[in-house]
Amino acid sequence: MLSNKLQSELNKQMNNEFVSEYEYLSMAAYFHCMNLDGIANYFHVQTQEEHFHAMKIFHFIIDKGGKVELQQIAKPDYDFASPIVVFEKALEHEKKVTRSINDLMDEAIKENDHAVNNFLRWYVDEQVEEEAMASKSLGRMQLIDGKGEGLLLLDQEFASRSFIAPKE
Ligand code: OFO
Repeated sequence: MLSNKLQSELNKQMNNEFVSEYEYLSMAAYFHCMNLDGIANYFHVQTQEEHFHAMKIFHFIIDKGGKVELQQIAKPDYDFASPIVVFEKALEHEKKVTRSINDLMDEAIKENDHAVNNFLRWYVDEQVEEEAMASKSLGRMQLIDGKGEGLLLLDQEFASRSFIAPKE
């Protein structure tokens, strides 16, 4: 059984992942409006990843005999100042998610809950990748100053990104 505290924190983390999905969807829309469908695709793939992250927690709570409690999702940003700002926000967001995973892991360790601890290790590793990807993409966007032909090249490159469901 999950403690009340861990159940509530896992539900919060599931919500964080759905929030991520929604925020990235809004970023995808921003790039579609700029006719940069390749960069929009980058964010669509990100939304699929976040949905996967959320549903993995959903099923874990159920498997542990806990109660899934869906929460509200706030309206995401949509009026971004520039393409660079979008990627800055994406990196900022991933750093925030990493902090919340770490807090959740601290609680699992404190409660000596090995199952939750083990489950969360996947997320600890995943966040290293998520931050690296966000940071690299931001760096490349900054290199081209978020405009011009460089932006079109990045658009072409990001068009080929696809979602590969991670191993459970
Ligand atoms: Fe779920 O990793 Fe991004 O937010």
